[in-house]
Amino acid sequence: MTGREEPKRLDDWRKLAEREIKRDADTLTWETPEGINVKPLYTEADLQGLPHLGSLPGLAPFTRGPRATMYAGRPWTIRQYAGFSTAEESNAFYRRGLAAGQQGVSVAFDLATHRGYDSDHPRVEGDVGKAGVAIDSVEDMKILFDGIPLGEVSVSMTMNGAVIPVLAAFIVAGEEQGVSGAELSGTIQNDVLKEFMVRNTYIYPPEPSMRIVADIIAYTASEMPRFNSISISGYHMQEAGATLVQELAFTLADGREYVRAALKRGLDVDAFAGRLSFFFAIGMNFFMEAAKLRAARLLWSRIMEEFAPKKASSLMLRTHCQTSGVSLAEQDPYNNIVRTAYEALAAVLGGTQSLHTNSFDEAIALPTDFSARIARNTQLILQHETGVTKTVDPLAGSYYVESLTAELAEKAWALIEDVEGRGGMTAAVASGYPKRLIEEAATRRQAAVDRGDAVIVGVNRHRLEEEAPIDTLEIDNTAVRESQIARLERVRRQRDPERVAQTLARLGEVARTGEGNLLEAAVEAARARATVGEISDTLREAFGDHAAKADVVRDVYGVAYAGEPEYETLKARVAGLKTRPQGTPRILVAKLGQDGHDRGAHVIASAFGDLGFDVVAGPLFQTPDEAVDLALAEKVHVVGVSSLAAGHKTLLPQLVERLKARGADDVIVVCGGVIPRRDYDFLRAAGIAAVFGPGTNVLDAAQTVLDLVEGRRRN
Ligand code: 2CP
Repeated sequence: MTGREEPKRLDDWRKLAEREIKRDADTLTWETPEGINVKPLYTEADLQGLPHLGSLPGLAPFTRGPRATMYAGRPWTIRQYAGFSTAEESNAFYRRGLAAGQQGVSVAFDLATHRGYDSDHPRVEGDVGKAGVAIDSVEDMKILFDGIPLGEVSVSMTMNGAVIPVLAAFIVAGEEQGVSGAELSGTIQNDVLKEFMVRNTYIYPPEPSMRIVADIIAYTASEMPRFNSISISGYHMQEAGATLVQELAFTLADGREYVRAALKRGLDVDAFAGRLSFFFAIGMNFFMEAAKLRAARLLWSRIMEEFAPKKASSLMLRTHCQTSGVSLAEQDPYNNIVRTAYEALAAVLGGTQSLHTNSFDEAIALPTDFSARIARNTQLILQHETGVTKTVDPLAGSYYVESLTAELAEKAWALIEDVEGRGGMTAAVASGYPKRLIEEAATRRQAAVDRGDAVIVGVNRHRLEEEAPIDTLEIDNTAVRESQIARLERVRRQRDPERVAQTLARLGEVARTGEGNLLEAAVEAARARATVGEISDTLREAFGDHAAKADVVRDVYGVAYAGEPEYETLKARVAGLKTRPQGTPRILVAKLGQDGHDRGAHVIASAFGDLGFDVVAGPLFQTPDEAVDLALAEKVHVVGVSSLAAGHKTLLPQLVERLKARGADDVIVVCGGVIPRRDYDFLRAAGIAAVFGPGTNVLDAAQTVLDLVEGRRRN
């Protein structure tokens, strides 16, 4: 078919289509959350005038991939993100994974480490060794990589808040393994802007945090040429509910900001741009995800042109991808294997450089050896059995995918320019603008799932009558904490205290004066065996702590439901309580411990607010005592704790106890989040009135809470 004949032939197609479906063919158009109208048919006419067509892989603007031969020359890196418990246990897990076909290491640190606390700090009692491995000093880091040759295996470390002490400890662990900084290969996440937006493992305020990023870029550019200085991440934005356009735009706008920060520090663009790397989520919108990676490369090269680099590699976007955690369900969990496989294929068709595939039990707990094997084999099967590696960018030329690539690029560019108009990403983040857009999208998505407009098999369609339990991994964090504390004490006993004090004093001076490089000074402190907590505290003294304000979006969930009988009945019930003795039900939505995942908490706060509850959105990182203080000051009827980082068994019983001790045992405590079913009885016995696992319909949760408040349901 030629372009000229097309209008008439298209007319014929439309008539035929409408005879088939007995309605207007336009009703088949799907408006995605990105605001893209996906048509039922794309033709050659859709390619007309698309500006990005005709490029080749390995050549700017790299739409078709950063390497000329892509996977035909070398497949992507199978890089599974893992870490839990102690350094010994995580090390054994990595070694088993590498022996079984994994190609790179990716370290998950526990939340205590992320937030710069040593394992013996009272604020992190529920967090040590839970959502990742506990690292307190170089000694832990050496154990973590024992028997893993750091000159050969590339290591990615997801670290942002405590990035200075952790990277310093890694460098020293390498040195003591006989591998110099120049030989180390890998990646540090070091992307703080998205922490302020969605991930929340920041420590210091934005300005010194940006200095940390720039100092790391400067240090690695001169001392660690094989090391990727940053992993500019959209992953957590999509996990928090961002549309793909938002994920794309905000990530690239963050990247632009980091380039500016490095240039401001006096670096030459070509000295560091080739070692900037990216990280995206890959969700279930299959073709759009593949197109997103193509659009990302196209737009990044456009952004980098502004800085007039001389090397082509400075224009090149290289990325890691991870299949979407939020797309996985607790219900009928083996479905997650299928979801992950499709997402992995989309990442590969989009041209990722490195990939993590989630384990099917990810919505419930940390992976077991069994679930980790399936996740790893999902990639090995793609690489060895499907033939997808044989041809570069196989979707190129597809009417649909090329159209999507162009449309995503256009929409993301408009948002990037919008951010630019607001003074760039640092200013936009400070104003809360991107966070608000993402939260609105998240709340809209939740309403679509709750209403059944967005289908999730096994959750809101084809749900099993009865779920068979699966084996999940449980960490005894008391044991981990005790063993970490023992090692910390040994480190403190055996080191030279004077050298520690001197190196920390020097670090503090570099931080306060702005003269010198923070990472360089921290490497000296790490060599002297200063701990992660001590190095972080030294920087805290100079920079201060950042505290985010909890804002809650309104009128998004309710708008999606307006007029629906179930929603209106609930709303009327809440309104009816206003005139009754206890008045409007008041709920504190609380986050305990160092768990910064706040999407669920915000969606609940927003939806409950629209239903008419008085909602108090608690700050992040509270201890149980602090949450009780707030609950009593605000005179709430209910405390709803959102827990996504496995601290629930330690922190929730403490909360109930402290309420009792303060004579407030009439306050109802409920919880929701990533809570395995096997813990439900434990929590109920500890006084938790209701547990809402993953996939809970928000209206069902509201109804239960209301029943509890009205005394229709007993604790
Ligand atoms: C690649 N190479 C090739 C070819 N392809 N050589 C010849 N022919 C080819 N076709 C070369 C590259 O140039 C490179 O060498 C080497 O092979 C490795 O390839 P790569 O593409 O650089 O892969 P990589 O080493 O795996 O690096 C990928 C990334 C890196 C994306 C650049 O930043 C990375 O590994 N990121 C991972 C981030 C991560 O794991 N994050 C975890 C997030 P040279 O290096 O010599 O050029 S965990 C998320 C959780 C959810 C969280 O954040 O909370």
